[in-house]
Amino acid sequence: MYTTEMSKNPARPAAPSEAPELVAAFEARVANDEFIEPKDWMPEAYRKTLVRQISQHAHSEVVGMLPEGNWISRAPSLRRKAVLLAKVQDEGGHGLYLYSAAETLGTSRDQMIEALHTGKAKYSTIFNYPTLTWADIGAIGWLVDGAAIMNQVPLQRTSYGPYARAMVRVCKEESFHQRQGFEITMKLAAGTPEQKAMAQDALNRWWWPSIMMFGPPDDNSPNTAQSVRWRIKRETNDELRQKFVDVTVPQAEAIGLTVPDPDLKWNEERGHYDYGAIDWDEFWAVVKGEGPVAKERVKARIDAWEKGAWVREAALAHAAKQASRRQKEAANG
Ligand code: FAQ
Repeated sequence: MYTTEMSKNPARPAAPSEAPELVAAFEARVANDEFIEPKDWMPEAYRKTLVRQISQHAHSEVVGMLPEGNWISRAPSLRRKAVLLAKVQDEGGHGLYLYSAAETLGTSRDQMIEALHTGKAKYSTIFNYPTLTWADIGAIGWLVDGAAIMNQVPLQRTSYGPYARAMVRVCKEESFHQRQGFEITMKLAAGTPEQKAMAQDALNRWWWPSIMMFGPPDDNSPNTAQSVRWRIKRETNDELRQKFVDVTVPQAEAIGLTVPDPDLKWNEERGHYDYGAIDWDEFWAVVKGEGPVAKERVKARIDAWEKGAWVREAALAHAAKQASRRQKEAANG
């Protein structure tokens, strides 16, 4: 259902043998910063890595609608409600561009959704944490979208054309999301003592999960070296994490909030902030689905898929009716 022509026919011609001259030509194009396009020859391992990363990215966008969607009905004003509604809708759109980009690699939407629902595919750990107060909506926009932009700006130059082009629009929208989150947090931080405490509490809970979003440290990241060589990833997990910390700490200071890391310190020599040890045991536990609301998130996606079956069926029936009408009209001259 809802597949591209290519993905309807997963039996692509047998993978061409990876002749050294094909591999060399592919690598030369990548080194020359040319985009690889869907019909171009590519090594199977490159295709597989892209499907993995792009589909997981798509799942993150769609699962990422849930923590904020939970607050649409409780936003504190009509303006906040309208903005949040638009933001959550944008995330759904990002998921759709990304699923489409992954489909150009020969995988179907159904296969990707099935992988999400059966736990075979991952989505970002960050969405397995609950949104307890309105201040969490500020923290998500400011920190989570902030981290997402830091990761996605370099992906506009990723070597696979459809992924890079999807990222251009995604980044524009994410930067609006980041600002709306920062604005919510800034207003709360300048509000009553209770409001400021809410903002601080949200920062305390979202800081560490946000810096975990960039993935494991480089020396424990099995995919980074090859992905950087193929220019799928343009920067490593630790490089992006450092950039995020460097940009975000002064923002927290500017609005009078404290980053919950006693080891955080500007390092004059490095020209960067040093930060404390990340709890990687927590990260891997959340990756494995042990996050506080992981089961709830996957269940919500499965329920939405099942309850939406009639919409997909109706859309297909409508498309079939239109096609048969067009055929009849063509036959009648
Ligand atoms: N969560 O070898 P690496 C957003 C897995 S979008 C879960 O370093 P890689 C928008 C990783 O998959 C957020 N799993 O892997 C929004 C791998 O397992 P696998 C999503 C993680 O791929 C905002 C294993 O650990 N963004 O937030 C995570 O080279 C607000 C080893 O790791 C993207 O997906 C994690 N955090 O680097 C929406 C960006 N980190 O697959 C709503 C594109 C790592 O081998 C509201 N993706 N793992 O079984 C990437 O840049 C990369 O895939 C990384 C991971 C950096 C996420």
